[in-house]
Amino acid sequence: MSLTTRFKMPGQLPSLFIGSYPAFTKCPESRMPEFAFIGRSNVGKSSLINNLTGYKQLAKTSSTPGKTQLINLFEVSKSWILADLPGYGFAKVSKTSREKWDKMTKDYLRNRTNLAMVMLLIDSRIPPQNSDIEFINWLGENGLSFTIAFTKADKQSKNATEKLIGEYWKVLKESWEIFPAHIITSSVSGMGRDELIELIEIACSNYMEEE
Ligand SMILES: Nc1nc2c(ncn2[C@@H]2O[C@H](COP(=O)(O)OP(=O)(O)OP(=O)(O)O)[C@@H](O)[C@H]2O)c(=O)[nH]1
Ligand SMILES: [Mg+2]
Repeated sequence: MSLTTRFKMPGQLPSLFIGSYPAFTKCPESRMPEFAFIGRSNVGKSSLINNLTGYKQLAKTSSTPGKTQLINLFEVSKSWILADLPGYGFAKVSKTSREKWDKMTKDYLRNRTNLAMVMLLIDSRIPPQNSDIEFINWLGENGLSFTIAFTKADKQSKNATEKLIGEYWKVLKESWEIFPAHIITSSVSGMGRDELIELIEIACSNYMEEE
């Protein structure tokens, strides 16, 4: 049995802001396992980081898409790092900004040596989007370990979320043998938090073993 199923996780995991960086080459090197939060603009990346760590505004949230522009790093429990990345797929953003995003995040994901896992966030209320499907396939092609977090589950019924997951599967089974690992989350109700912490802890011990 893992630690998280035996102990109730404290409400707050001691966390600190490391800094914001415009490119992976500027990020400070670290040997702590790192978890990158990525997904379409406004999907709830910064909110999920706050819910996970138990802080109100560790990562800045906003109802205006495109709030996070840089790679923001946070150290948690002196043991692992969370990276809050800018969102993709925001229609009002220019082609140049989109290309910049693409290069910055993909360079980061391909080259960050302490990256332990990618958390790909998908809004549980929005039908499958090409940008998400393409990104999932890109992660697969690049052999990156990832988990899908379906977000904002508080906004609809469990059945509606399951239906959306089924719609994703219909598309993904063209390129995937099994549905990628996924969890259902809400930063409002805290749904999925324990599961997310457990996933992170397992990924941390795998990372330490490989080091
Ligand atoms: N009801 C509900 N609202 C949420 C949830 N998560 C985020 N939100 C809201 O969605 C909006 C966007 O949240 P952010 O966490 O800033 O989203 P983001 O993915 O970091 O956005 P960018 O940095 O712009 O890419 C905010 O208004 C949040 O309050 C959730 O689980 N439930
Ligand atoms: Mg954000």
